[in-house]
Amino acid sequence: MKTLPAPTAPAVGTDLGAAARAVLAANWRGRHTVPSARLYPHQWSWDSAFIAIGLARVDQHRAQLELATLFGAQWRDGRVPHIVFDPDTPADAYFPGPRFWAPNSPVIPMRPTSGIVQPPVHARAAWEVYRRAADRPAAADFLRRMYEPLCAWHDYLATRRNLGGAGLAAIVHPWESGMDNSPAWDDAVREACAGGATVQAARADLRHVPASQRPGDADYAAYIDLAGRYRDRSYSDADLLPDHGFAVEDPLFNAAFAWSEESLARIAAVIGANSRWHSDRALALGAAIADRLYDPELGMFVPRDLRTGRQIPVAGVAGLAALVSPGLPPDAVARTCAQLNSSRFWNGHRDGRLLATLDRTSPDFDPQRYWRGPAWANTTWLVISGLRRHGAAAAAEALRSGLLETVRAEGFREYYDADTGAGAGCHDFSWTAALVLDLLG
Ligand code: 9WN
Repeated sequence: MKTLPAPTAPAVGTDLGAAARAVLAANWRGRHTVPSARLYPHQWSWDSAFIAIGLARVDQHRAQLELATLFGAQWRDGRVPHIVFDPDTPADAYFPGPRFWAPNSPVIPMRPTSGIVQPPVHARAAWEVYRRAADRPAAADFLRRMYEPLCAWHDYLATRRNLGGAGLAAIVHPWESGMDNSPAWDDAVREACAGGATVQAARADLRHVPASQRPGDADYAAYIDLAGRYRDRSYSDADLLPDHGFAVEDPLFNAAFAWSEESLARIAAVIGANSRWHSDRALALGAAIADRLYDPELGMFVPRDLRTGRQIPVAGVAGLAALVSPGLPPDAVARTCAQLNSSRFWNGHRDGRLLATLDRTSPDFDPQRYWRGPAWANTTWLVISGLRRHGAAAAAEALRSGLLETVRAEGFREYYDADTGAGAGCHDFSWTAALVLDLLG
């Protein structure tokens, strides 16, 4: 049995870049990086994309390997699983582990994985790796190797996950949003919640992080119920509606998809493939996001529940992250950018630059609880990227300096109390370190 390493990263001190590199070195497992040594001791899909974006600044080879390892576990249908389990890590180190996702396999296969997905930031990450590369020929080779797997991944999303019929990719589990206990999922989660007591006994996360900073037992009961139902239909997406308990078009997920599709167009141009096809699909995705996920009353993007056919009117950071998408109409962009100056997303802390996950005026806002309020590095980084895309340089810079100041004071935490900036969740969290490296430039 492998002994898990203790966190070895030094205190942040003055050299933030060196401290960030040390976190990523401590979490490196030879071919991939774990998000956190104890809380998340395997490889996660969108984490690896963000990690590659940071590594691209300091170690091209590791950045390439991070993405190649993840895509080494890609399924034949094109899906990229949200967790690739490390066979050397004890089975009870994370719940739900490999036996939950593949209960019928007599032995755990060499590359055990989960069967759900996470936001498709990967093609953008591959493009960043190329863009920053010191060794351009090696990076172009890397793009040539990644191109077909990335196309297969996007084709899976555009076809099998096109549950709403408008070209957007549906997510079929709250974990697929990457923002597990967002209040936007509360109605579906309430319906799916089965038996909390059994789940509580199995939860490994509460050994590492205070319960007040994690999803509740009822949320976990719903996660297990929904994942079990999807697993029991062999992870098939055919005819999922109307019976599956969760089917949503999410703005962050689809904007990441559109942004990555645009990156595939650039990748195709570098390797001599047809880029037009990708740029057309990127723009079509942007148009569908505007058509189906823009809420003119709130003045920003929101998820759409495919079971009810209605938008879910929750103002969350996922609706701001939609700004990374190409092809959005200028008025929707302008109103979404303006949200940054509203009481929903602006407070007094450190000049108001800490970006909460949820509308601060919502009764569900909880500054410490996971995806119901705290500030996260990845959502902040996505919104910064979206603001830069639309020329809102000053707003982007305010978020960038606010996040960097917070990390300098608190370390590379998983998230930060949205009111006080106090670090929360686990320590030495990989994507916080990686995205700090990117933001330091
Ligand atoms: C379930 C690894 C992952 C992130 C997610 C975050 C959290 C897992 C969990 O950790 O989810 O996938 O066990 O809570 O919500 O975004 O990818 O860092």
